[in-house]
Amino acid sequence: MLMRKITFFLIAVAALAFAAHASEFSASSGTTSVEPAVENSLSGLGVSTQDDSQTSWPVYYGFSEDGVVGYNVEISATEPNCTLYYRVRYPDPDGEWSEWMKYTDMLMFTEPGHYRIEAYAVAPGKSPSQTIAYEFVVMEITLNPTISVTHFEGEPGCCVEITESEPNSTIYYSIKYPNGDYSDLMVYDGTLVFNEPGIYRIEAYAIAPGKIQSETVSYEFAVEEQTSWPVYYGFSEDGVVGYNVEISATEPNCTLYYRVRYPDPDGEWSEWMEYTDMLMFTEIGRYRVEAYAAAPGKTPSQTIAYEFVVMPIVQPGDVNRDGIIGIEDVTTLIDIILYKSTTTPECDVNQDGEVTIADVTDLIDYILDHDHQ
Ligand SMILES: [Ca+2]
Ligand SMILES: [Ca+2]
Repeated sequence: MLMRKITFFLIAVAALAFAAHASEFSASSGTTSVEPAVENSLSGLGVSTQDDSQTSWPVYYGFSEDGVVGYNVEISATEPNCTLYYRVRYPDPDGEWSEWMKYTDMLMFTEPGHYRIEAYAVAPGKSPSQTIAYEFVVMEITLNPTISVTHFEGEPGCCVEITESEPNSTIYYSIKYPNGDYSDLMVYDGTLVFNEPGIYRIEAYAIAPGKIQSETVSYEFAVEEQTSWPVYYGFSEDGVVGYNVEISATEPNCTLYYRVRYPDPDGEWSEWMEYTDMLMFTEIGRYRVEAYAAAPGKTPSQTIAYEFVVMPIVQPGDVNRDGIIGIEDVTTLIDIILYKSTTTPECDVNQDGEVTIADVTDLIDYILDHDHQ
């Protein structure tokens, strides 16, 4: 009886040892779990001695490959000249045992699920070995996450979003920076923003509960340098109603774009146009110009605004603004002064900053002087 107990113990240890070996392997690959199993024939009345007339039991070696859905099982005899037989219980929904088959080569399982294999060995002239069981799980792979990059309009930098492939999956990512350094592996927790110019690469994978990690997906993108903004030069010419605007780039090879908001009553923005030559504005009013520069391989500059006013030319004394200085201006000016109406720059004939009766006399003097000529 003591002998029998020892034998049973050895069988159990052997079976566990095989499984432990496989577990160790799977732990390093991080993809598969393996459960040891000892066949029922060892229990109860079925416990038997391993004697010279019985073939030694076979051993298992199971392994998975990184990033591959599947599990491979090798069955080996532990004495020469054996024939090995095995059967497989496939996972649900089939869940059925296969027929007993002769083992010739490594078994490969790719359908996700929990499997059980049983095998025994037969050596010539001996009784079959005990049947040894082996269980393992082929795990499903998590679907790949998706990396998307959005460039900011008119600004350097971009947003990177990583979208989970399936519910509750956790996304891990790392960043390769323009200088070649890698970040630590991080758990993705929302949009990433990159501003410094250079070439980046994001690598990411996902793990959903109860599944093996997805493949690693990567995305390379460039954060471009930004073009320097343009500058304005605006001027008017003496005696001319109008205003001229020149826009200049501050770095070579730029293309300049601009638009104009015309004064009221239009007050509308023009389309964006390519700037080629000096702009001239003659309609009276307040204008706003916006412009930006774009150099090849860079993001466009910031948009810079410029405002100016096209003023009417004031001819002191031409109170009614008909282009002539005459007696009508005198009567209009007198009315304005008498009725304290709103004055205009033309009313201040002597240019002393006030509109008084002195402007009327100066205006009359001016007319009389010029009538003589
Ligand atoms: Ca006039
Ligand atoms: Ca005056």
